[in-house]
Amino acid sequence: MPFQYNEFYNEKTGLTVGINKQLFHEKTPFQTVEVFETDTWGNLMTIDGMVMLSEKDEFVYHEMMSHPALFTHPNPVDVLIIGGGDGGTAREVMKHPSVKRVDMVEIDEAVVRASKLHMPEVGDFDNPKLNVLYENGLTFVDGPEKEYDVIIIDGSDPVGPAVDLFKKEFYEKCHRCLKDDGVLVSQTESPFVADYHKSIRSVHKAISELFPVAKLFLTFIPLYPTGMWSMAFASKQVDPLSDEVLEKIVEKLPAFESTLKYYNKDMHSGAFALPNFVKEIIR
Ligand code: SPD
Repeated sequence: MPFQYNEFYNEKTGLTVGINKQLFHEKTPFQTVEVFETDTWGNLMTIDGMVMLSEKDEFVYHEMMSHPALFTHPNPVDVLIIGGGDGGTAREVMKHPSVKRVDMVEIDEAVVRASKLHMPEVGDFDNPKLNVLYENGLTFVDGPEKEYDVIIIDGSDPVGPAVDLFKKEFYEKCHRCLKDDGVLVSQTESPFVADYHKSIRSVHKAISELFPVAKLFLTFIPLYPTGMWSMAFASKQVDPLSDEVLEKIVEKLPAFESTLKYYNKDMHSGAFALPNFVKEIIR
């Protein structure tokens, strides 16, 4: 029977989506993973009652989590994704011909299974460049030193164990795992939700102390709380707004631009323009 999914981000204020039926429900050792068939957004995955992606708007998040970082790095070959079990970020990363290896460290195999079963267009799981590792991303970064060109933190919201993905200790470890020209991106929630300001500030402060280039950029995702979403960006050398990056986009993007629905050269530059109230959060 049709019903409504609600995700409240402040008291009785939140997001409502019409649901035709539930397709997947599993309480795993880590979280509750669910997939619903919606009346508007295709299939929708939630974790612990928070939207992770829908089939119809996932392209915005996954393109913006990937391409600004991949185009900023001069020659991305080895990429680490922490989380991202639905496969959408890896799919975008592997569009870059220079990329040879993507290690996707997902703690919960149920997320991968649910995505393969009910969102088959999202992941590119048969791509031989992709290694799926079922491990805790927080401890995985204790290991490899200076091994990756790009790290993308496609984690969950700062609730429960994912809180640690927003702390300086974690970014210190990521910094150590990045080569000397490494680039990092991390999802940092909505600037319109006051409860998340602490997390945005914490990540921005951490990367500002660790990397010479530390920025925040914005994108618009209809099914995330308030629709406005922030992402933290850090780089050991290259500035994402430098001429060399913009020239690289002009040169290399045409090879796969027809597969993209959101990212282009103008979105790359425009995403780093911040409204005053967002600048204030990270000041
Ligand atoms: N509230 C949404 C937080 C975003 C978390 N990551 C989504 C995973 C999509 N690959």
